[in-house]
Amino acid sequence: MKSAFSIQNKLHPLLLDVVSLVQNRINSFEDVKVLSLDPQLKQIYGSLNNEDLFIINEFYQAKGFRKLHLEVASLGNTLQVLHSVFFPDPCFDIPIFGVDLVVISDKISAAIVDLSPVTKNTSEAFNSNMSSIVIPKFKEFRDLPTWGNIFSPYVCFICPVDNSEEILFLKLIEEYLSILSTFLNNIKPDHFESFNTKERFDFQKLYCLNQKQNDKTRSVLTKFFGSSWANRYIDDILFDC
Ligand code: BLA
Repeated sequence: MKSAFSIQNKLHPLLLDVVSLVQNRINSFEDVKVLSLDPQLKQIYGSLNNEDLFIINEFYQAKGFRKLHLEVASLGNTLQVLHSVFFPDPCFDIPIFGVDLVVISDKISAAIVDLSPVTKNTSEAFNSNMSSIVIPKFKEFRDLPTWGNIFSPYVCFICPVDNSEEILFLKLIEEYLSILSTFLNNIKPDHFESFNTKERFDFQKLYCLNQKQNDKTRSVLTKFFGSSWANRYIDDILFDC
C-alpha cells in the first residue's frame, strides 16, 4: 500500500515512525480492504492566516475489524496530530486499539496508547497478556481526564521528555499491537446476534461517546474549520458507531 503520508516531509519523526508501524500492522491482517470515504473528508487541505493545514485519513476493514483508521493532521505551523483507532468487529472478543500523539512546536506534548476493553469482565487471557507489558519508567506520566474511564488499567499516557523516551514509546505501541494480533489469532467470532456481541458493541458506543467529550480535540478542529464542520468530523469520521 503506498501512502499519502509519505509525501509529507515536515512531520515530526515519531509521527512518521508510528505511521509505518500502524500501516505494517494493518497490512499483516487478513482480508484487508480499503474502506471508501467521501474524498472531501479523506484528504483535507487548506490554510488559515497564511498557515498551511492538512488532514490525511486512511480507512480499512479487515477480518476482526469493522474500521481501522489512521489519521495524520498538521494544523498550522505549530500543531501536528497522529490519531489511530482500530475498532473491532463486535463479533470478535478483542479490545479497541487506540493511539494519539499531539506535537506542539516540535515537541510531543501528549502520547497515549491503549488496548481498551469492550466487555465488563475482561478475560483472563486479556489480563495476563496486558499485565505482561512492562511500561518503561517514563519521567512525565500525565493524568487522564474523567472521560478517560473507558481506557484499560494498562493505558500509558505520557509526555516524553527526550528522544530516548520517544523511542521507548514507539516500542511500547508495537507491544500493544503485537498483543492485539495474538488475541486476534486465538479467537473464534461469536454470532452477530449473541449477547456478548451486543455487549461489545455497546462498549464501542460508550468509547465513542466518551472520546467525543475531549474538548481539546473539538476546540482545535473548531478553531481551524468552524464548529459545524468539527462536529460533523468528530461524529462521522473519528468516532462514528
Ligand atoms: C489530548 N488531543 C489532545 C490534545 C489535542 C488533541 C490538541 C491536547 C494535547 C495536550 O494536552 O498536550 C487534538 N487529537 C487531537 C485532534 C485529533 C486527535 C485534533 O486525535 C484528530 C484530528 N484521543 C484520541 C484517541 C485517544 C485520545 C484515539 O483521538 C486515546 C487513545 C486521547 N488526547 C487523548 C487524551 C488527551 C488528548 C486522553 C488529553 C486530554 C486532556 O488532558 O484533557
